[in-house]
Amino acid sequence: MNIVTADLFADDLPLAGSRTPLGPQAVVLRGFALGRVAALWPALQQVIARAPLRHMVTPGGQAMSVPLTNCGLLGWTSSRAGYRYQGTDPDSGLSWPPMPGAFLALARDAAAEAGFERFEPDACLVNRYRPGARLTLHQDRNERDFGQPIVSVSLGVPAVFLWGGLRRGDRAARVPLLHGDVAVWGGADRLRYHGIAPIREAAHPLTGCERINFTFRKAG
Ligand code: MD6
Ligand code: FE
Repeated sequence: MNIVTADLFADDLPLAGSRTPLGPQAVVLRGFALGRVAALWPALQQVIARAPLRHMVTPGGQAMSVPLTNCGLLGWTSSRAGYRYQGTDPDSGLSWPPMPGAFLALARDAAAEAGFERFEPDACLVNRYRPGARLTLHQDRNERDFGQPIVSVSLGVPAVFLWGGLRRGDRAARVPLLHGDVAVWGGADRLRYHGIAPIREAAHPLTGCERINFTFRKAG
């Protein structure tokens, strides 16, 4: 890494390489994606060019504050009819863009590092957070096999991950997620409630005021 690059990303480095345990089968791998950003970023632009980020509507009829898109065989969608995975983009009718090789490799490697070997994600949800955007506490339960973990990659400005228990009312820990961090949860922790606190104004050299999240799952 040259001195300019080192300086640009110095804010992201203090924890890099460490692990923050969240539960018996949940961990944040600090900085795990940092060395891969140069491959992830242009691949992300290609995905967004073909399947633009858009604000979906919740089953309750509200626009989500976080616009999303997908790549891979299946994509997570929300509408008045509910949450579901589907093989086509509801806006265009086209199949979702294929999952870039750099995405798939990162998801597999992070899952293995967290103890989940042979993870084969077929869905990658991409979320874009701007200041004030948030995700309320929820469980991920639209997938077929809860034996498969979830891998969640953070890029850009910091977020506070709300990490709850197995019941909605359980107290949620507040865990910072920084550029390059990868959270993995599965097994006994697969159905833990989680969310993202409202994003604060900040600046990042790669993303400006934004946080980008990729969430990988084996959905089908
Ligand atoms: C995140 N996203 O954006 C975590 N779950 O950091 C999620 O947990 C999530 O964006 C289910 C459906 C959509 C999501
Ligand atoms: Fe989730």
